[in-house]
Amino acid sequence: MTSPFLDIFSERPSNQTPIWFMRQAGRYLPEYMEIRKNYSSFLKLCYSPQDAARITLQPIERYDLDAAILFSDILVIPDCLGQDVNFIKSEGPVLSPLLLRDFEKKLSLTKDQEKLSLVYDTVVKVRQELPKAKGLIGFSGAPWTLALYMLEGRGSRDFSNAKREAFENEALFSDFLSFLSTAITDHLVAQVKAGVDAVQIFDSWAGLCPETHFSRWVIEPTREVVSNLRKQFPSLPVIGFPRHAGVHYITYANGVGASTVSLDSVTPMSWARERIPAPTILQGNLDPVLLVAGGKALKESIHKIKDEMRGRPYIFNLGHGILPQTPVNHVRDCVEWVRGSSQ
Ligand code: 1CP
Repeated sequence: MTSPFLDIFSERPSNQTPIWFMRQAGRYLPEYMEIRKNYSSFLKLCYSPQDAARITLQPIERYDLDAAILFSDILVIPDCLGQDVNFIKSEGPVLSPLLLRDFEKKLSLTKDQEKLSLVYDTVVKVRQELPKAKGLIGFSGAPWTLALYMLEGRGSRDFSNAKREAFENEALFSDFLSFLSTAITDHLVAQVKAGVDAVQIFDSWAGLCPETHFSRWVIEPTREVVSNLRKQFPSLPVIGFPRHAGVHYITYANGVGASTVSLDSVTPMSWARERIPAPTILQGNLDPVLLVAGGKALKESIHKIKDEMRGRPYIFNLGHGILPQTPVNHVRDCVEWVRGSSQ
C-alpha cells in the first residue's frame, strides 16, 4: 500500500506528490455549512466529536486528498486554559480580557481537560473511518501566535497591544511563552496518542515578531514543543509553519527541529530549496487567492511550483488557508493539475 503523505516522511517516498490544504474543511464547502447551521457557537462544534469527525472527513471524501486535518481550532487552548473564547459573526474571535501580569492567576493547565478530551475523541472517530493510506494531521497554534491572540483579545492586523505588553515585561512574557509551550505539548501529545500521524504547528503571525526577538519568542518556544514531543515520539513528523518569517525561515528550519517547513506564498520554493536542505521536507505554497481565481493563472502557478521542486520530494499545499469564497471546482482542478504527470 503506498501512501504519498505518510511515505514522504519515510526513507522511501512514493513518486506521487502528497497534497492537502490548510483549512480544507470549512466555510467554502456546502456540506460543512449544512452541519455548521445547526450550531449557534463555532466552538461548540469543535467540541462535538461526531460532527467534527464528519467535517474532518468531508474534504477527503470530496477530493481524495492525501491527508485529513483534524477539524478544531487553535483557540481551543486559550478556551480550555480558562480564557473565554467566542467567535462572533463577521468579527472573528473575541477572548475575555487577559493582562500578561495576571496569566498565572487566571489560567490553569488543568482547567478544562474534559472539553479538550472531546477533541481527542474526534481524532479517535476520524481514525476509525479514515482509509489507512490517508494521513491524519493534528495541530496547534505556536506559543507566539497563541500569546498574541490571548493578550490582544481578538484578531488584529498588527497585534500592537499584545506586543507592547510583551516588550514592557520581556521576562514575564518569556514565562508566558513557556507556559504555553507546556499546554501546546500536552495538547499535541494527546492528539498523537489518540491517533494522528503528524502534527502541524501554526505560527500564523510569526511575521509580526521583530528580528531582534525572533529567536527568543518564535524559535525557542517552538523548539521546546518539538523536543518535548520527540522525547515521547522520536519519529513523529512535525510540520512547522512560521508564516511570513522571511529570511528567518532558515534559522527556523535549523533551530526548531521540525521535519517539514511550510512556506507562505511570498517565499519562493526554489529559494527555500537551496537554503533548507533535505532531509527537511518543504510544504507549500500556492497563493490561496489563485484557488479563488482558478483557470489559467491557477494552472500556471501550480506548474511553476512543480518545476521548482522537481527532483525533491515536497508536500503540495497553500501558502495560507483556503478562503471561504473559493469555488469547490477550482479545488478539484488544483488536485488534478498537481497530480497530473507528478514530479
Ligand atoms: O463559523 C465558522 O465556520 C468559523 C470558521 C472557522 C473554521 C472553519 C474558524 C474560525 N476556524 C476554523 C477551523 C480551523 N482553524 C482549522 C481546521 C480546519 C482545516 O484546516 O481544515 C484550523 C487548522 C484552524 C487554524 C486556525 N484558527 C488558525 C491558524 C491558521 C491560519 O489560518 O492562520 C488561526 C489563526 C485560527 C483563528 C481563527 N479561527 C477562526 C477564525 C476566523 C480565525 C482567524 C481570526 C483572525 O482573523 O485573526
